[in-house]
Amino acid sequence: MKTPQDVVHFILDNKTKTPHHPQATAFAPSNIALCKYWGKRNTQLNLPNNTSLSISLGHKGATASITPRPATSHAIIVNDQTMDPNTEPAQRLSAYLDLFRFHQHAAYTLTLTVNIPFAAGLASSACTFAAIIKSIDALFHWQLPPTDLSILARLGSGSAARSILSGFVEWTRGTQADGMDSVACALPEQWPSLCIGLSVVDHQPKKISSRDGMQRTVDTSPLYAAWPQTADTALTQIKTAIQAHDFHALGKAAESNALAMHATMLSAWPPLLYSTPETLTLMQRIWALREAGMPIYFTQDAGPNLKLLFLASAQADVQAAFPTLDILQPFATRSSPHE
Ligand code: 2P0
Repeated sequence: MKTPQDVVHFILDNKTKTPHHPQATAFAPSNIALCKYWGKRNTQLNLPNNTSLSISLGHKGATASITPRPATSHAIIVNDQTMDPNTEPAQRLSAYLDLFRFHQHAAYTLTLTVNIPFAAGLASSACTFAAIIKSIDALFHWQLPPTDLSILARLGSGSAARSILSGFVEWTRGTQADGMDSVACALPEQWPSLCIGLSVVDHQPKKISSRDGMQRTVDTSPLYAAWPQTADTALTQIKTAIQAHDFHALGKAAESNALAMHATMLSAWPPLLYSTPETLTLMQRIWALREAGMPIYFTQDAGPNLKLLFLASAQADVQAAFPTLDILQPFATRSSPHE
């Protein structure tokens, strides 16, 4: 069992292939990794080289509505605009929907509403594929467990495995060739006072996708060999910090892990630099504020925007320092998914 189709057939073996409803809708949150996923052991199944750990972003994410359509091709509408089927994102979404086409003339109309900037390093593909598989699960009334949903979401995008769940989520690397042990699970810990500030310095889509960037890093970076062990060490530190509610230990381990990932990317060839001058200016401001006593850390994904980490007790000071910051409390905002 090695292809995405094989995985789908295995998981849905005894499940109905007839829709239970005329339409279904589901929401999935975006997620920010505190311990990053960077590099794959299997590119077809999006199996990672390291275990990662994220925090889901409450009401920031994607809502997917899915309707069966008696046609040969899918129709995909994102934020009220019909996607050109010849574009790469449309083809990727179509190929994913094809995995769940059980009859020759059964295509889908997929309507997506995403309330975060696309492709700006805010994990839009993660919440998109997670919302799609949750909506398909609802359409057929399969009621799959979250572990199976995380496996199916991963076939669309690796980090989508983590967007199936809320709160702190660990996506295990696994060792099996078919990836059936590479699943996401929520940690039991809550941390209501933990805040994330989204600092958007750039709304532009990135020039190199995460998918291409991580493969280039694996193939060419002389530092990549050290990455899986670096990530495993960070994972242990972050889990320990979460259990102890030790904010400084969490912030240090998460910031250091993000910087290690970016150092590894920078040493790829051609070099991969997702930061802009604004990103570096913001990093230096955060380091200066921390030096001056403000308890604040950051993490950065495959884009120029930073995500700030702080506690509610520092929120007023952080907001004063960064007036345009979009502040989320991931453990306190689950009640309003469509905002
Ligand atoms: C993460 N990122 O852990 C890391 C950190 C970006 C930087 O997961 O090829 O879009 O679809 O599996 O999931 C982004 O990579 O890549 C990502 P694919 P994905 O959040």
